[in-house]
Amino acid sequence: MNKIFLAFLGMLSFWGSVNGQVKKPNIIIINLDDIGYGDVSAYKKGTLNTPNIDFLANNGVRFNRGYATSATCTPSRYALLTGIYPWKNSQAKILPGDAPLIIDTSITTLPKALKKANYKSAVVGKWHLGLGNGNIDWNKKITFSPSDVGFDYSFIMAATTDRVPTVYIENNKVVGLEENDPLFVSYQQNFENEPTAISHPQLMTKMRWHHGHNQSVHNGIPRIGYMKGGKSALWVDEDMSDVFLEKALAFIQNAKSTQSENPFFLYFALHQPHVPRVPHQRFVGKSGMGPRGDAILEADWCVGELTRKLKEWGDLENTLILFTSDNGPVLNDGYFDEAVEKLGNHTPFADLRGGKYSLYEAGTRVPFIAYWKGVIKPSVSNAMVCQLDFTASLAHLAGVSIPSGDGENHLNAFLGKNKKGRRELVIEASGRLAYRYGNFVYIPPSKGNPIIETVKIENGNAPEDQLFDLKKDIGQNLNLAKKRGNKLSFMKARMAAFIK
Ligand code: NG6
Ligand code: CA
Repeated sequence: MNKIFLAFLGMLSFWGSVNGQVKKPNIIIINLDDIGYGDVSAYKKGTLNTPNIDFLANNGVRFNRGYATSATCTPSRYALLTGIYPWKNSQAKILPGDAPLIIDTSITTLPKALKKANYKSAVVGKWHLGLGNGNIDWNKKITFSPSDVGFDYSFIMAATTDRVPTVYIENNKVVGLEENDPLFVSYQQNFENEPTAISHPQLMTKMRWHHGHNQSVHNGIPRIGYMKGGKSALWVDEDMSDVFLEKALAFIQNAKSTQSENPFFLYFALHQPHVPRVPHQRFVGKSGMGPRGDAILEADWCVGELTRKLKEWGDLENTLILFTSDNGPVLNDGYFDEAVEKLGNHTPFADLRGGKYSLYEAGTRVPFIAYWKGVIKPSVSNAMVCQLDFTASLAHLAGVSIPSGDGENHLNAFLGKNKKGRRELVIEASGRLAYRYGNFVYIPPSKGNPIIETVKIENGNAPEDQLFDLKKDIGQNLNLAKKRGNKLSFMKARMAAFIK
């Protein structure tokens, strides 16, 4: 038998064969918002229990060195969907809810790459990559939306749960708007006679602001930004998880029934446990850790429901599920929600230094799991992997070629077939960069306060070079910059060459 035929046979067994045809696997990326490495019990660090995420972790590959490119949402998600480093795009910073789309519509994004292999794609959940082209009218059809970057279907929130507008957007339209009550949004100034958390604190019946978050109030919760009208369209925070799950499942069912011969790609961007943490009543009080823990239990339930449905529909064997988080954890992120007070012995940060917003490891080292029944063997991997590589790796899986970006094809590492992963990676936090190479990380000197006082997280700032050997010192306690002069020079030179 010749080599080509053998390779073909390999592909057949790899993808499974349906009616003699090669069917590529469905792909689901579950991306949580601010969940920590220590929040997932499969990592055996904290005390919270996440049985459904654990199921994926314990029956798939659980990565100990899985990274988001950035310690905040917008840049991290930009990299995940484009395969391009976010620090190459000056707009890839935490966006307000009315920001324009920051993804160049000519880029071969992940959904566009998969479309070349006939995948039907959807994004359900948090977007936070901008919409429109600068002056968005929420009452009209929205141009420059997920459909312009390759998604066939979208059901999203524009930015975050703590930013206006607090509405869902399905494809190009705000859901549930009534003509006689149009929706207006501003991040510059309030609308005449509209209450805010400052002028009408009594409106904060569910949650109060700790820092920021004191502008428009909706559903008893103060938000960032001003909003007026659109009352019939405003979401109910407590129902959000059920709404997103329902839309995600409906998309899958629809994709299966209308084009069963083609696979689907679902980017399921859950909103938990980002602030404000407002889980459904079913989960309130269940973690004993207050709203943050309860919101994680709600997200875990969602993951369980999705897995259960895929099993029921006979799709677990032909679906690759990737689970991760857009950035590391934070406790008090701007609301009084007892995240600190009720934490007990739990640790979202595990043994890592820093947190969300930080260049230290807890900013970008996140839970990272790959599950594919029957194809991936359960294992734990120390390969350095990053969401930046999803586009290149999944394009490879789908058998399509795409223009080269910053992402690398690490499909074999994702599937647990090898433990090689990346050699180097640039990570980002609030526009500052650090350089990972092998077991080491180099953080260049940077002025400013080393602690973000409001959230009580060390951001990685220090007046001197910082160099850590993460294999020996995962907690980044011992700065080796002075002791390991040669290594430091090597890291500085490589980083400079890399980011020039
Ligand atoms: C910050 C918000 C924080 C959160 C973050 C974005 C304040 C004081 N803090 O500016 O609460 O919304 O932006 O988080 O407003 S992310 O996960 O979407 O990047
Ligand atoms: Ca986030």
